[in-house]
Amino acid sequence: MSQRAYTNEDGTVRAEVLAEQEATLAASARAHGVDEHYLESLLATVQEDGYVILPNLISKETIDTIRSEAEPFLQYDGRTEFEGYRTRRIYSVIEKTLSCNPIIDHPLVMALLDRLFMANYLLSQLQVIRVMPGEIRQPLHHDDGFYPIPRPRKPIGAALIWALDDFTADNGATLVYPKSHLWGDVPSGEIDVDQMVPAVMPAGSAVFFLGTLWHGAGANQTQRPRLAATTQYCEPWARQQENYCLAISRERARQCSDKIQSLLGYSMLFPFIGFVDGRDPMRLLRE
Ligand SMILES: O=C(O)CCC(=O)C(=O)O
Repeated sequence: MSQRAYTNEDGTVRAEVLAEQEATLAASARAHGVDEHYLESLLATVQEDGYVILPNLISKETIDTIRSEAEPFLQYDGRTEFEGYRTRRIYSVIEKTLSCNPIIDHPLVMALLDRLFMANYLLSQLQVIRVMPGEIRQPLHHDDGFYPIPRPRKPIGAALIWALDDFTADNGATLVYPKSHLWGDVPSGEIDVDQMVPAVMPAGSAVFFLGTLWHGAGANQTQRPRLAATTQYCEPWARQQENYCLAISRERARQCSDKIQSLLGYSMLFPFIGFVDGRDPMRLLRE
């Protein structure tokens, strides 16, 4: 659509265009079975605060399956301060277990991401994270900080931390800094940690936040480990943190839903990003 057709003479967006956009967005919410007004209220909170807590998204059965299938891989402490010397992480999760798949393409998450990013956005990271007793607070960061583009700016991605144990103020609940997604470039040493808020929530819930929001895992001052999973997504023109087309075998990718295949990278930002032999890479899984 040309600029002229898009706007009125005075530069405001034409009413028909706005109506068309609204209809498309409502259709996206409906396609995921999500109440449109609920979705709007979540998005308003995310735009305002940079994050929102999504209560009770997954069942106890799903949590139990993740916990038992993740267990054999949660053997090693982190190698860096960022990973956490008393934190255990699983990378390349899909290659090891499909138990986290229900959180990757959860309908509410897809509905939120549909509104924030371009079509065929990607999964950038999936990890299971166990913060062990005695772990100190993780260095603060924002998840799209490794893209060298100055702030303030639109987020290049968004993330969820899924509580697989109850998250409490003293067991390592993720700390978030409300409204920090609006900041310009700030050295992490200048951040006032006392202003951070623990994402306290029952197991099965998740905190959803923009890639520009400052956060980090809290210290675990209890005697029990804190289990979580994180799903992180990025724009379809940005490089994923995990190189999924190498990390996950095609055989394994074929066992995932169409949506997860697309999120892994078997998809394109039309017309020129992500193609294989000039065509949609999804063909590789269908051959
Ligand atoms: O485990 C958490 O609560 C946060 C983890 C995190 O932000 C990360 O590792 O990037």
